[in-house]
Formats: sequence, C-alpha cells, structure tokens
Amino acid sequence: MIRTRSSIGGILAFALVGAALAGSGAQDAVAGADPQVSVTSAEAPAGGEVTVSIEGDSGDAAIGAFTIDLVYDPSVAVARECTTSHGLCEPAINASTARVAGISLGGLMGHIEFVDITFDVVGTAGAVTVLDVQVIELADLDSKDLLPRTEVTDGEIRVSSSAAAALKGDADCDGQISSLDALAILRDVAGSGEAGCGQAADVDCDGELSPVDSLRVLRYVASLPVNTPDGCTPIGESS
Ligand SMILES: [Ca+2]
Ligand SMILES: [Ca+2]
Repeated sequence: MIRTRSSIGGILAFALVGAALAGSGAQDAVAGADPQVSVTSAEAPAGGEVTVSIEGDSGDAAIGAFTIDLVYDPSVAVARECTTSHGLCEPAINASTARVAGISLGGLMGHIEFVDITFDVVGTAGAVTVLDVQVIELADLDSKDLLPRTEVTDGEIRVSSSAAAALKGDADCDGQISSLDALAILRDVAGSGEAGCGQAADVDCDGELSPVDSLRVLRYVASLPVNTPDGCTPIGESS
C-alpha cells in the first residue's frame, strides 16, 4: 500500500513540476513581485453595450486556482455575458455581481486575462458605476493563499452622452463611417432592417431616410464631394 501511494505521489509531483517548468518558459516570474488583479474601465452611450476585462499579473507566483467577483450598480449597467479561457464564468450570480472561477494545472504566470464581461448600459448620460473587484480566492499551485499580498484595483463604467457621440452618417452606430452605413440605410429604406442611429443616418437632414442618404454616405466613403444643406451637420462630424 505504502509503495503504491508513494509512486502515485511521485508521478503527481513529477507531473506538476513538469507542468510548472513548461509554464515558466514563456514568461519568467518576477521575484518578490505581488500578484495583481484589476478591471478595465469603459464608457458607452445609454442603450449601448460595453465589454470590460478582469486582468492581472501573477507576480512571482504561479496561480493554480482563483475565484473573482465583479460587483456593479445594475441601475447603470447590467452584465449580460462573459467569456473565460480558464474555467467558468457567470454574468449574474445575483442582481449586481458577476463571477469567474478557474484553475490551472501548470500555473498561470505573467499577464493573465481572467475574464471578459459584456454589459448592457442602462443608466442615463453621466451616470457612473464603480466596478468593484472582489478577489474571493487566489492560490498558487501548492494551494498557498495569495490573497493577503494581492493588489486589487477597481474600475468603472461611465454612461456617455449619445448625442455628442453620434457621428453624422454613422447609421449603424459603430463609431465609424463605412460602406456598411450606406447599406444599413438602404436596408432600412427597403424595410429589411433598421439603421440603429436613425438621426445620424438622415445625412441630408430632410427628416426621413431615403436612397439619397445612402448614396451621400457612399460618396463620402469614396472620397467624392458631398453637398450638405444649410444647417445640416456634414457627414463625419459629431451632430
Ligand atoms: Ca458605421
Ligand atoms: Ca434624408
């Protein structure tokens, strides 16, 4: 019995050392550095969506297991979906908290992308929610608790003014003007889709969407001259 157990232990130890060595090849740990966990900040108009990332650095450790919560104000932004490559994530373990939990046999070292979380922005312009990072668990490959020496940095989501952000001609509201905007207008006119930013799409300011609006956007994209009626914001400028 003893012999069997020790040989299993030996194999396991060998596997862990091998995995740790493999993991340390790409990015060497910085001796004496503390682990860090932070979240990116973002700004988006009301009704839009925004993705933030919880990132970190292993410092001088190799991270074997983690559980991290992100607490937010659901009157400003609500987490809708999340993606992680290290385990599992859930955008809403309750009305104001997203969670990611993961493990690594070889140990996560260097820069770490824990999770991407996409929020629907529901607050009014000027509203802000703190993104409160709460590290529930952070342990190395020996299950040693790294929490006491982990630096944690919060972020925020700010609701911008959509009126100021809207570019004339940006019919699909992606922040740039391209042939896709001309297509979005034409699809709207044909009844087979809706231009998300209707006011920005009405580039000749006559109060309705028409093929003329689409053509003007296409001329702009092709760097051809575009006449703008008096009192109408030119294509490519903020309205
Ligand atoms: Ca666009
Ligand atoms: Ca028009």
